[in-house]
This record gives sequence, C-alpha cells and structure tokens, in this order.
Amino acid sequence: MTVYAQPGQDGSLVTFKSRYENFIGGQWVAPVNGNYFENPTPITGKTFCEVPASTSEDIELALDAAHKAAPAWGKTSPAERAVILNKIADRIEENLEMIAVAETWDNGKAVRECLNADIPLAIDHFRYFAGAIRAQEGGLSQIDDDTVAYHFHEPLGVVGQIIPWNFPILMGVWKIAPALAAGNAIVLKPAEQTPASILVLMELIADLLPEGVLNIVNGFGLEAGKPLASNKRISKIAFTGETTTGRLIMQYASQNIIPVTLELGGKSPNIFFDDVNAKDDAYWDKAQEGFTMFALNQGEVCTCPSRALVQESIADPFLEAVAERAKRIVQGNPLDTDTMMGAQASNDQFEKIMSYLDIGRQEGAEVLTGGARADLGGDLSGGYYVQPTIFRGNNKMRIFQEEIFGPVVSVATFSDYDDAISTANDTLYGLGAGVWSRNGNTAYRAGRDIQAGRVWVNNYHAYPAHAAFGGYKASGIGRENHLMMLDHYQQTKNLLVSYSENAQ
Ligand code: TXE
Repeated sequence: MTVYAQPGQDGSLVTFKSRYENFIGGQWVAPVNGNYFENPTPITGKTFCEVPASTSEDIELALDAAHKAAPAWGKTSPAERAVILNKIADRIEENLEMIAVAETWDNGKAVRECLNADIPLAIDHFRYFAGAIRAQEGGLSQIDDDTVAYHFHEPLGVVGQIIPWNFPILMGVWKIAPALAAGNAIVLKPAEQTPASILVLMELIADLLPEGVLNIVNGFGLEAGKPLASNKRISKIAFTGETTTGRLIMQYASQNIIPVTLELGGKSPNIFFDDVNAKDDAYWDKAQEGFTMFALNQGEVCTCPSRALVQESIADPFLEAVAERAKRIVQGNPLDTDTMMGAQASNDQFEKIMSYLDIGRQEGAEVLTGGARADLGGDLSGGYYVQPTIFRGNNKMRIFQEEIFGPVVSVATFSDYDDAISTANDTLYGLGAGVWSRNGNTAYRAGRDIQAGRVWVNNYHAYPAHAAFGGYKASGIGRENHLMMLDHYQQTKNLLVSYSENAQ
C-alpha cells in the first residue's frame, strides 16, 4: 500500500502552480481579458489553482499559432513524427507516478486507476499511433495502361478538440495522438472541471514538440468551446461530452462544412444469461467483477454498465452475490493505492447523482445496496463521495433511461433471449454493452444483435488502442482508437495522372 502525499504537502510528487496560463505557440500566455477561475480538487473540495477563463480572443491567438505551425508540421515525414510521439510516450512513462497523482488530484479518481489504466493507456496510445502512421500506406489504382490514380494521405491542417472531465488525460491523448501522428496542428480545450492535469502534462512534454503544434486553451463551454468549435479556421472538430452538447457541436460544424467526431453519452446494458453462476468457479468470479464495474471511475464513464439485465431464473441468488461484492468496494482517500473508488469529479456532478438517487426511490425502485452520500470523514468530508448503489426496477424508469454518470447501476430482469435483446436496445444510446454467458453461441449472437459500437463479451471496460471505439444512435459519430482513427484526421488526395502522349 502506498499513500501519496497531497499536492501542496511535503513529499508530494507533483507541484501545481497556483495560477496557470494558456499554452499557445510554445509559450505560457495569460488570457487576453485577464480573467481566471478557481479549480478545486474533488478530494477535499478546496481550490488548489486558478486557470484562464478564456474567450474567443484567446482561441484566435491559439489558432494563429496553430496555423503558423501547421504547414511545416504537416510536411514532416511519418518517421519524424513517430520519433516525437515515442519520445512523448517515454517521457510520460518516466514520470508516470507524478502524472497519476496530478490526474487524481484534479479529477478525484482513485490513483490506482491512474497508475494501472489511465496513464499506461495514454502512453500506449502515443506508441500505437507512432507505429500506425509509419505502417500506413497509400493506394494506387491502375485506370488504364497509361493512367494511374495515386491516393495520398494529407493532414487536415488545424483541428479543434474539446474534451470532458472524466478521463482528462486519457481523453486528451485519445484525440492528440492520432491528430499529431497524421500531421495536424491542434487547439484543445479541456473541461472546466479538470483543467490542470493536462497542463502538468504539457509542462512535461512541451520541449518535444515544435512551437504551435499543440495549443491548450482553458475556459468554459460557451465562452471558449463555442468559439473554437464554430471557428472558420479549423478543419475538423472532435468532441467528447454530453449528447445535448454534441448536437450543438454538429450545428456549429455544419456552418463551416467540416467533419465532426462525437463521443457522447451512454446507458450501456450489461447482460447476464442464466448460465453465469452455474458453477462457483473463476468464470463466475469474473462475471461478478464485470457487474461491479459500474463503479469503475466512480461511474463517470460513457460506457458505464449502468443497466444490468439479469435472467429471471437466477435473479435472486445473482443479485445477492453481486450486492455483497459491491459492498466490498473500498472507498477512501483517492491517493491511497488501496482505494478502489474515489470522489466524483465536481460538486455539480455529485449533486446530479444525488438527485438521481432520489428519483430512483420516487419511481419505486428497490435499493439493494448504497443509495447515499459516502461520508469519509477528516479532510475528505468536503469532497464529493457517493456510495456504490444498486437499484432494482424496470427499464421504463428514468434511472434506466437517463445517463446518471455516477456509481449507480439499475437492474432489471428478462425472461428469454429476445426479451434481453429488446430491453438492451430500448434506449436512445448505443455506445457500449456487455454480454456474459458460458455459451459461445449465445454470447456471439447477443454481441451481434445489440446496437452498440463496442460490445464486451465475457469482459468489460478494456480499452486497447487497437480496438475501434465509438457509438451507434445518439452516442456519437465516428470512432476513436484503432488505425481507422487516422482517417478522421486526414484528407485523401487523389492525383489522376495520364502518362500517355496521345490525345485523350
Ligand atoms: O458536459 P458537456 P458536462 C455527460 C454526463 C454528465 C453530463 C454533463 O452525463 O453528467 O454529460 O457534463 C464543453 N460549445 N458526459 O456538462 O457540457 C465543456 O466546456 C463547445 C458524458 O461537463 O458536454 C467541456 O469541455 N463546447 C461524457 C465539454 O464540452 C462546449 C463526458 C464537455 O462538457 C459547449 C462528460 C458548447 N456550447 C460528460 N458546452 C462522455 N461521453 O464521456 C460545453 N462545452
């Protein structure tokens, strides 16, 4: 067990500045209007730094810097860009614990998640796209004996990226790594709830990138996000956040006819067929763990398995077992490596989750475990902690249909295969899903019948860089991760060449 010192205390691995600026053109630049906002840590609720409350003027400065850098960066060879991405990965790896503590302090999540998942996945993402860009090949079509169509990949130029607060560094890197690999310059706006850890990352890697290639501008959605997403000087906007905001982003982008990728909300079903607990073995243990993944990252995951569908015939023993398991989730100081669940990322999010705990009860759902704020005492009493909560109800309830984005799972039962699939698909969303069965045919069939971009079969919450990730229905457009992500950051240039000297 390790308990990391809180930033600001003796022995802390990370030193936050008390005031940050925007990172524009390789420099730290104060916001034009001179305004800053306070950034609290969700761990104690206390402010630890100030960051710029930027406006369109700062976005324009960042776009100036990005446009200045883009032509030369776009002409670097894939091999040169790959070397830089690999150096970034190495630098983060050398400072893994420091970055993990910074992420935990800014976001509230358990440091063991940052150490074992968020930051290693971010490192691997840079390495994956370093390899991917070198392995990418163009295409050549022979039109006739004298005519050839060459297909080249070209960068889009300057791209805008807007990220959420649930995985600030990982969601940033999911967007930054493929965009840089493809030769684009970036203006990125972090979420106002978690503006600081990505700036710590930027301090760490700034010297590895040419000036202006990666620019970070902090601020709020309407004041800084909208001027970026609606700007005529970007060639693409990538967004992760709420579905209602995603609709706005699409409207802005439509004015400029630029491509969008959207990773939006979810209400992912996690389906347990009646053979899961047929034996008390390692598989059953794994399935129980798969159920309790609703609490991973405090439930602040767009693919949170927030609707569990359990076959009627096993419902009572199954739910008794998983409720016991959920009670064993260790809540505590997020900087303690024994802690499994930390703080919700913001007070607003905490309040939203608490309101859904009330809504669930009012709708008549039964609370199997949890259902309240977690009071952890000491200096954590000002933080935003919620107990892992299991509701039992039915799929028409609001707690089954609306994204809570907290450590809350709503359980319904199903009678047979068709009932399971129709209930699973009875949602606006289609981002993630889980299927648990010892029967390979059932699991395969369900995986194909569920309308979601990612279906985990006999596992959950794995995010390898080389598996495509993205939503069906109102969960988004486009994919992240995987080679196909490069397509979202590239133009195709077709050169149609005649080598004939004869008239056409
Ligand atoms: O999201 P927003 P919020 C869901 C989750 C959560 C809810 C609200 O259910 O409770 O959304 O979270 C920027 N133009 N998800 O309010 O508003 C904003 O500054 C341009 C799911 O934080 O979508 C931030 O950087 N940008 C999700 C980013 O958008 C705008 C992760 C996300 O904020 C903007 C986060 C505008 N008009 C929340 N308005 C997931 N899919 O993982 C806001 N922003």
